[in-house]
Amino acid sequence: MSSSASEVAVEIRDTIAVVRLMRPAKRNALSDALMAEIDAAFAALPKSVGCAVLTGSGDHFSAGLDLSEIRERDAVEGLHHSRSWHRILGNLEFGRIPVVAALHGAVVGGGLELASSCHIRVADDTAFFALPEGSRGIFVGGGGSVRIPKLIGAHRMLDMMLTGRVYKAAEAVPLGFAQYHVPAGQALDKAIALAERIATNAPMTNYSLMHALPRIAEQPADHGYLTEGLISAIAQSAPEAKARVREFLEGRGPKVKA
Ligand code: 1HE
Repeated sequence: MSSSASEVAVEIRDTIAVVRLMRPAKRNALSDALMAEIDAAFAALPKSVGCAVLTGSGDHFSAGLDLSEIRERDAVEGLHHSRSWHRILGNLEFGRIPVVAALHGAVVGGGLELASSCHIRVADDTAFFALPEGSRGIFVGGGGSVRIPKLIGAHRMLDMMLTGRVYKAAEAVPLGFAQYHVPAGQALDKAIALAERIATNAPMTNYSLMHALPRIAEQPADHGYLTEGLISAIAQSAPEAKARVREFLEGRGPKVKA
């Protein structure tokens, strides 16, 4: 079923939104229609939402690209299709608010590319990670060759695609697929708790982390230091930052707890 407004469900919970892929019969395979709906759902989130959670319905996060749509595409259409994923996942990565992915079951192919464009990944114990593109005779096309090596290293991605290697949830945090590993069935709750915490940050903090940090990390060091200095000065000058620092100095702000 490819009608709009039926394959993505959005639930607003005060300052956070839970965006859910609703194509369980096809293991949340990412059709063009579903990708367009994901894009539209994030674009339509109200300003009151400070962080989003992305999750999948059924037993899997996502089986990746909808392979039934690949058959008829020629090379030029393939190029534009890939570029459309770049645009949609770029909108997620460099959007207005951070996104926490709650991962379970298959996080494969384009599903891993989608998860990689989120800012935090929480994997439950059922999650597994694979890039079956290699065995299908195709290549990643949703930004995976840019984002996935940054998470796990090009050598591991190469192995996954050459050999069909599947990584299990227990390996997710040590290898870099995810920042959190939780028991089966708990990814969504953990992701929601993280999102609620992230939504309490000053908006400029979240903006700086999403937009400046990844770019600074790719700049030559001397450029990075300058960009860091500029962002840090802007962040400090915000009234909200001043108020938060004052609260701490007056003994009212939260302390860091071990
Ligand atoms: C699909 C897809 C799909 C399932 N496109 N229809 N991705 C892959 O190569 C992964 C392919 N999928 C799988 O390996 C398995 O489906 C899963 C491990 C994810 C789940 O297994 P299972 O046993 O729970 O489900 P299933 O019985 O395999 O699939 C249920 C239905 O979903 C079935 O359709 P049905 O009509 O027979 O019920 C499947 O055909 C359908 N289905 N996955 C289309 N991916 C931007 S470039 C990115 C490039 C890629 O992502 S390539 C990797 C694609």
